[in-house]
Amino acid sequence: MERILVTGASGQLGAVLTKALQLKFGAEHVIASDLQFNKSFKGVFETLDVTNLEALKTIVGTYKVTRIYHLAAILSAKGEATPLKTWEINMSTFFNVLEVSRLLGVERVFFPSSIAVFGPNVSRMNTPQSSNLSPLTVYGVSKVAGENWANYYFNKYDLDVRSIRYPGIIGHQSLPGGGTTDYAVDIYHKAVKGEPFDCFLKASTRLPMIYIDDAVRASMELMEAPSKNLSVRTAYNLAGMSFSPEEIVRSIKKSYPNFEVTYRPDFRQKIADSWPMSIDDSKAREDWGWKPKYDLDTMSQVMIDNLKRYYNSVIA
Ligand code: AKB
Repeated sequence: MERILVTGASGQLGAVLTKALQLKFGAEHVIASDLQFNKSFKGVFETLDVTNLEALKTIVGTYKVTRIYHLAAILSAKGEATPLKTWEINMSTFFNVLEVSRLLGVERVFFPSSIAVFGPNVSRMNTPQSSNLSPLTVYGVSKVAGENWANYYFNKYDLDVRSIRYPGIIGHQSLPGGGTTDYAVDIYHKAVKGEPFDCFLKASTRLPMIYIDDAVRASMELMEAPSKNLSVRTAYNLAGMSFSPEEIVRSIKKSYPNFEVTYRPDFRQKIADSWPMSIDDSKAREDWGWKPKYDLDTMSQVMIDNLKRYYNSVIA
């Protein structure tokens, strides 16, 4: 039976992925870890700073971990405030995961890459899997390097590392922190609370996005796929949907016709303008059968229903 370690388990994706892994493999087979314990968490939890190689080694050895989902990272917008620290943290944690996995025989490693690997010199519509990768953010630079190191460990040490270039992830369960795509989560909270929203991107800025259930399912499906089917050992392009702020506002207005939005682009506009508008994920579809389930309107309905329930329970 698998024993699965999740780093960054209290983060936006980590919290939801950990629950899905607990459901599939049994709560006792999933070890959630993060810098701090989240009081509402149920299951096996280890406080872990992944920059600490020895601490990671101890946990992997003690639990005889067979798979690692390494989600701990600093994202695109936050990373720009401290570029060298972002590089240091994103890379040292990944090196620690790669080395411990190689030395202690972890069977599979999942490493999240991102649409942030792309830069302004790619075709921004339906961006191909094999594109020139010249990112503008240090987060993107660390993801490009991470993809290449994943490929290196696979070829040199036969370490089974798998990766996805996530679009912006949207979910109701937890808040993202420090990304350029975060507006698309915050906007639902404001709409449901009946408050106006101030958007930090221009109304027409189209970006690839994905609903969190699709993102979690993609990560788990990639990790279950037979190794022989995988032709990409850097990271797979993955698409869910693509939309701009004005399109998400139109979708939200179907439920909240009086929702008010103003646009005040800040430094994140330049980052968003350097990213694709849509993604060609045909390799993921061919190699491991990827198919998203949610489009903008189905996602809006689920987000609004769940956030309504959440805010009603907070008030009650
Ligand atoms: C970000 O905006 O930094 C992330 C990402 C696209 O990787 N959501």
